[in-house]
Amino acid sequence: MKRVLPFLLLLSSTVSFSQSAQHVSPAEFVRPATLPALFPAPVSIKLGKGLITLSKSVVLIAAPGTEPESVALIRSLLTSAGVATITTARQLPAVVDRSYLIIGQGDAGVVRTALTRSAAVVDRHAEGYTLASVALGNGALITLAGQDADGLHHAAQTFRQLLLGPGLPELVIQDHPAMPIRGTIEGFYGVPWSMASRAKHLEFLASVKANTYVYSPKDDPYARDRWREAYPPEKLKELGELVTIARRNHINFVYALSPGPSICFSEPADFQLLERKFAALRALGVHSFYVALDDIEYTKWNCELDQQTFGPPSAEAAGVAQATLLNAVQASLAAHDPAARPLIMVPTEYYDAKESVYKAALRKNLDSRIVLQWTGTDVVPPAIALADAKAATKAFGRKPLLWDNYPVNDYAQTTGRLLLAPYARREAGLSTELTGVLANPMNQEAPSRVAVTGVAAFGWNDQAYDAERTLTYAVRVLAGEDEQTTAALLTFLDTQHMAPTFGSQPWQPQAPRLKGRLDAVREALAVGDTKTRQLALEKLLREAAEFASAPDIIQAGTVDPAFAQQARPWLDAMRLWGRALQLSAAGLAAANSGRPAAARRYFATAKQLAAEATAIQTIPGVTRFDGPIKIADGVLDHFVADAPTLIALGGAAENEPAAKK
Ligand code: 14T
Repeated sequence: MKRVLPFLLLLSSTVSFSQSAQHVSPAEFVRPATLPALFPAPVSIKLGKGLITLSKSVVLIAAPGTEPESVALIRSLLTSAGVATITTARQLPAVVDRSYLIIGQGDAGVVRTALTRSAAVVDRHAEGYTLASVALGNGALITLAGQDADGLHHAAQTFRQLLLGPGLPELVIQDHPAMPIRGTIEGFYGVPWSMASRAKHLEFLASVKANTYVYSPKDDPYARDRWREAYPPEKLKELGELVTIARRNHINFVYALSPGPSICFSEPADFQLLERKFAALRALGVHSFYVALDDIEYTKWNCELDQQTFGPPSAEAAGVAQATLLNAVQASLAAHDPAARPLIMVPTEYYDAKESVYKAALRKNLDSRIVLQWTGTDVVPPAIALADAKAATKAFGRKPLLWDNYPVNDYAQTTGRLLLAPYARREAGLSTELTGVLANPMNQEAPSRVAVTGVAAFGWNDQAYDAERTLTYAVRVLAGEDEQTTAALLTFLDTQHMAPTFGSQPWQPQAPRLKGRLDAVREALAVGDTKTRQLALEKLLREAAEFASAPDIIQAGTVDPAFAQQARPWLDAMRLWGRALQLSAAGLAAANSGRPAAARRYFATAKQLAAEATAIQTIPGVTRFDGPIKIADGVLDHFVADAPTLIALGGAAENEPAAKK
């Protein structure tokens, strides 16, 4: 080592990996700055040459008007990164002799000066930011410049990811979202999320640069069946706490009502009740409202007055009646709150882009400010193409806000499943035809973050979105950055890869990784010589051991406890399936080395464990459809069932059926 180092130092100075020698610790000479992996992918990253080591004492310059919450967040990031003292200043010094962190909005003088000294300019798009880091003299300038307060918040999220990396490179990041609305709609049937889950979810959303959370649980009675009634005070107080957490995290909290099943569209009293319900939420600090008209019938009215006002029930009359109500709501929102965001709605025909009299009625009558949601070519579509969104834009007369029914698991085909495949098959370029994207998540909040990280990353930068890499990032975060735990989680995720549709064909296959491995074993047994078979089985034994140990690793500690808790029955079933796989592998190894009696014993135990695993059920009442937990179904169960037939078990053994006769 001693002899290699001078050589590397020499090499680095001649090829000039870094020119800011003073500021780059000598140990880092062997490691050039590398392009950081950031999720969502920024619009542009220009990598400089050097690596910056934060000094133990950092000077923080917050431009006047910077939100105290942003300052607090950035301070906490520095502290977690090992900065011992943070002093503050108002101006940049003439000579930079330590790390200076300048934060604020791009129009502030000190921020502009810092960017200029970093050869950067502020991103001018809404929610945009520039993050620049340069080594200067004996110190460094790191600038987080938001186009607006949201932009600065996003810059802080990027900074957090950079600090997790192996060293902060000199770089300039220019960044802004492709879609203005990104986040989740808690819009599933079944037990709603707890307030604690929601609070964590809001913080998670901010970490992936999402900006919207819609409160629309189908099973909040006060939001649907009993929409006319006021919330009990305790419930309202809880919602208020959520609104505060959302604001602190720069997440727009949207409150949705689903009056469709019972509303009389032309009844002034109903309109006033709706206004009153929204007013109660406005008093908590909500500026954004939503009316959901999904999963209702438009072939009948709920009152005689609608018949008189809009004529006999029809799809077209429903469109006119809905538009009339929603336009009045939009006007009321704007009148009551100068900071009101446009009303959002989901129509009754939300699940395709085909022209219809209903859609035409909305297109012609609905206030152009109102944002409309759409789920694609189906309630749960197999893919979403740019052409589909273009057709929807044409049919509805506005760019839709995608309601993506992934990873929601409230329909029959999802019974016993978590949906943990990457967010995929959404065409790059959709940002030109969509106002945004909201995922309808699972009943399990923490596991939902795997897919939602993808949704947020796609909404931020659909052109650069990489489904697999984003999933790995999401898993690494859930694993608390621990490598072994990340691997265990990835093994688990593969067992929940199947993404069903409402039809019989899934849009993502089950357990592709395990299937590949087990297929390779079948292949080796079918065509390989003794040695090849043995090697394949040894590999299988190792993989089975890894599979069987994954649940314990996931439950052991570094994983977010909410994940382990919400996935508990799946982890329990996986542990049993893992043992069944280990015993199947042991059985095959025994059979391959001419020990048929041992093989039979292993296979019999494997069968028992598989039966036990199959019997494990979802937690009663938690998910909408309770039923048996599925683990790599169609792959793992088939292999365990087939294993005793893959190698002929010639010769008599204790438990031969023949021996019983
Ligand atoms: F409004 C929508 F965009 C929407 O998707 N509505 C519901 C939603 O709440 C639910 O979580 C989702 C997945 O099950 O699908 C919609 O609900 C349905 C739709 C159907 F066609 C439930 C059953 C159906 F048959």
